[in-house]
Amino acid sequence: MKDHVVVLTGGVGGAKFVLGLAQLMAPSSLTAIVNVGDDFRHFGLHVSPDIDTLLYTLSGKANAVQGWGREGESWSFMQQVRSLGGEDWFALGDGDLALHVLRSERLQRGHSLSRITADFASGWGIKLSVLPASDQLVSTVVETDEGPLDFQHYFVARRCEPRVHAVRFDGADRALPAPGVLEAIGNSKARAIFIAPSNPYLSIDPILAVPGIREALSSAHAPVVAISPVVGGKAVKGPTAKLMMELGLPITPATIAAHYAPLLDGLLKDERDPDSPLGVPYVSADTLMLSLHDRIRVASAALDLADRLV
Ligand code: FO1
Repeated sequence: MKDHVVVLTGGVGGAKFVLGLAQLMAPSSLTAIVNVGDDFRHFGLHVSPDIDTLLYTLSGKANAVQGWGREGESWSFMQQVRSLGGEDWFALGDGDLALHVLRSERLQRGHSLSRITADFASGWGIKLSVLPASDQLVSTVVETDEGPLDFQHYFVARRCEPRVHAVRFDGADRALPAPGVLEAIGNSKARAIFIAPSNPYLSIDPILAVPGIREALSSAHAPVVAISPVVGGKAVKGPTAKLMMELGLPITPATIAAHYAPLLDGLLKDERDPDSPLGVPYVSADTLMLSLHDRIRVASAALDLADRLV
């Protein structure tokens, strides 16, 4: 039985979808390839937000309301940073700091991000594979009407307000897929390769920008299925819809299908959105993920679609 599933994921929406899949599958048959374009150096520490969001989500530590960071976090570090006049626009919780300190210390010793991430995952009892898209730096930069902004300054400091006309990924041309990434995508026994309902422009494109990954997806044996992040003409969270407007794109599943077009074998769209010709086989479902049950429903619908495409 082909049972291995690969998910390209970033951000909160992607983590929810992976959690849904993780309830339906043996963890040993699930590989998450995670965006590193949000990664960010702050106070000399290497912060990997999309990796950390997924680790928190899969280990039951995530702050579900906030979307990022930990449940029950304390903030004495940030209070003291403020008391000393340090930058406080990017909030680093006391528990969250442990990841950044240990990750930074090991990176400085020459350990790879993928090895560090694998150790963190197993340390928290996470059995599925959590792979950074690359062990090299790929930095998402949004070109705005106020000039170029790195992702965290755009997303957090400026709360996504500046108008975006382009997104680029500095370092992508020199980056390599992390160990295991191409093997997972090219796995002939794979059942499905999912593009999670993440922000296509800010969370998935930085993964596709890593040389070799797009090509691997094009020649993959397994069906490639995207889950549309659009729900009822809006994006559930984050700047996806605003970005689509600023890029002059309609906020519809057709835009998502066109964005990934040559790679896609199927699309799971929300039932609230139009069935306009998508140019790819699709299924409609309720893809709004508020509860764990919702996450399982969406993951199950995605698996069914992939199985039917084989
Ligand atoms: N998002 C915010 O909106 N405000 C923050 O202060 C903030 C701090 C932060 C610290 C660590 C971390 O891993 C993520 C953090 N995020 C914060 C979320 C971050 O901007 C992510 O890039 C988004 O979740 C999008 O993926």
